[in-house]
Amino acid sequence: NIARTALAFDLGAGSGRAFAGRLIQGEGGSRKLEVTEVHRFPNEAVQVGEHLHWDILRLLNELKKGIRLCRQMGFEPTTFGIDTWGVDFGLLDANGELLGNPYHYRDPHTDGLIEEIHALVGAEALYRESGLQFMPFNTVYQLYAMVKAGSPKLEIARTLLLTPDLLTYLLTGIRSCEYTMATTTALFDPARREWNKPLMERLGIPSEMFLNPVSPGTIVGSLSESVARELNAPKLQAVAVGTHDTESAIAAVPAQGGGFAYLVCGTWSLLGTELLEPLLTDEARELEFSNEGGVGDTFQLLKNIMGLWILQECRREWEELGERIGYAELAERAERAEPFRSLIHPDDARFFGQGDMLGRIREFCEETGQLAPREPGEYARCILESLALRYRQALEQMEKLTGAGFAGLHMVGGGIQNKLLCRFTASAIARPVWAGPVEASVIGNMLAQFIATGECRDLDEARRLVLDSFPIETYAAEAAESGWVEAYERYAAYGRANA
Ligand code: LRH
Repeated sequence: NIARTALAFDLGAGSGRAFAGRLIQGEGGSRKLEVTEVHRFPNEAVQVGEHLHWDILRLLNELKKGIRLCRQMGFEPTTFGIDTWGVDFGLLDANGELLGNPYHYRDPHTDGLIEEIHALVGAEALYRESGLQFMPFNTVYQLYAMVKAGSPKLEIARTLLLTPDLLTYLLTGIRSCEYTMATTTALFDPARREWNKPLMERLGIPSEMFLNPVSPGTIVGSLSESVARELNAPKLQAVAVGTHDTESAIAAVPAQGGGFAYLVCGTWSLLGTELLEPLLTDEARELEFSNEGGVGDTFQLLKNIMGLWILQECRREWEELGERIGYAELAERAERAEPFRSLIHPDDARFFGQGDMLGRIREFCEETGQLAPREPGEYARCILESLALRYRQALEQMEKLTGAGFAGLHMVGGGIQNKLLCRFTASAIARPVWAGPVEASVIGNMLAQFIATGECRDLDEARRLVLDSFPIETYAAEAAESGWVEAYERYAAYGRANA
């Protein structure tokens, strides 16, 4: 008994997916969500001269293909939602046409701008007014890079659309701004809940380009006439979901009430906890935590951790060297490698950029007087152990900041398919890890669609549906003598002072 079908697009930095989600009505009022993958495609960054871009039109085509495939497979969605990585955007001119190719957040044009903007407006003020940890890719630095480059695009731009809003616009012709993405820009003031126009003016960023945000769970509108005709899908409506992928994933954490800790695990690792108000203290700034707007009027106090990006880049390099190693094989080799031989600080700035990851890891080990990894299993072990230790550090910092004690950690997202990482994490934090669901962003995306059309009353009820629909795997910590405590002490000495 299918109550309703939703279509979710979840675009990550490496790949995009489309899933159909069917809400099944069972007996005695019970309900379940069933999700089916209908399309999957790579998302490859394109280097153009000095700049790194997204191939936005290719992504638009893949979304259209997703709508077609979904219907061909017999699903009849009435709404769709798009979530993507944070911070990036496109600009529209007065005729509503896209101005150029959106920049990729790893484009180096923001190098050095954190310091420059801090000198202008003050790090303390910027944190109080944005609630975000200072990351070079935050939209504020990207726009300032364009201001500094004298970009003519800024002169003729009339509307700024963040990536999910841009894709929704290309499908519907409707310009909108979804709130959770807006809070990743550092140009949105979370305490006052409005755009920070004075900051934009000080930095020379045109403030008229920004639209008023709408909450996740808002219906945006129908496909444009031309797209509806092209796809023969006249009834499909766009919903502004938690369009920031991280926020969609958090909406799907199978916990009830507040006070839990989570880790969204993918290219990035986002470790956090849910609050009702932003925490904008000096301590939160110094420990480098962000306050991002979440689904259901929440604030997510979280730390961006470099994540599986480091391993993904290593794999890319091995492949270039002619050695293609699957994640399963890599995990096996890592398992056989010697424990704690080499440890890195995953958030060391050198690991952010693309390329030469193996060399950078070796360099870090040499600088800290450790033996460097020699083969893929050792590299993988080094990265996974270091991430797990970083998670412990962030979890403890979060306890210090909030005064909460966390009984364990919910892990969600594609990264939990790496069972070794889940196991290591449980051991590093000496607490249980509850892993699942894998498709958290997709599921959270659908939940906001169900909230928009009234099948779910609120976030709590939506999370109940996740609990009732998807299995959760528990990982227990290894025995105390397994070496994690000593490893943590060693690791902590390599990291930056507090963050
Ligand atoms: C994860 C993510 C993260 C952002 C980064 C740019 O996909 O959205 O939350 O900070 O990408």
